Amino acid sequence: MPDIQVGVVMGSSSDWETMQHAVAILETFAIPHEARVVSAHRMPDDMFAYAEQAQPRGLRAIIAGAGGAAHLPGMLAAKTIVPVLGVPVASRHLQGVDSLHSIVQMPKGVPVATFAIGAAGAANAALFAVALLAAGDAQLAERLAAWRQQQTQAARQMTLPPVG
Ligand code: RP5
Repeated sequence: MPDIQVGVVMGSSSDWETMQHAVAILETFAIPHEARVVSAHRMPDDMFAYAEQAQPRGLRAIIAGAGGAAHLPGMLAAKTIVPVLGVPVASRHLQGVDSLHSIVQMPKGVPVATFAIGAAGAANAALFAVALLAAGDAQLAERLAAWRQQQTQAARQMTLPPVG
């Protein structure tokens, strides 16, 4: 088993619908990864242990998704220098604007790279993690460039329906 390079964590199993889009991208690029629930307010000791072990375990990035108060990405970042990529999960009452503000408004000194609310943010966080890894892996960089090229071709082939 190759060493895990990217950890995908989330505050609840209810976040999986969103966060599975990050895992799908990591699977596409065959990045060794793990996905688990690590709730900041329901499992604070587990959260700190996860963050403390991230660097010694060799994790290169942590993708953390949470909704509402969404303190998971920031608290992980407070306990590790491994880059934390935050994904705001859409909440029931405020549609994830609360999650976005919670994650993006880290005070100076402890950064969390913050992505869009929902599935697009989860996928982009994983693509960003792939790009981080590709900086030191020429073969992965080629695969990422090819993936982007495929996306370009798909966009070029888009057609529009008639008016009306
Ligand atoms: C947060 O509370 C989770 O990240 C989730 O987005 C939200 C709701 O959690 P559940 O009540 O669905 O478990 O901690």
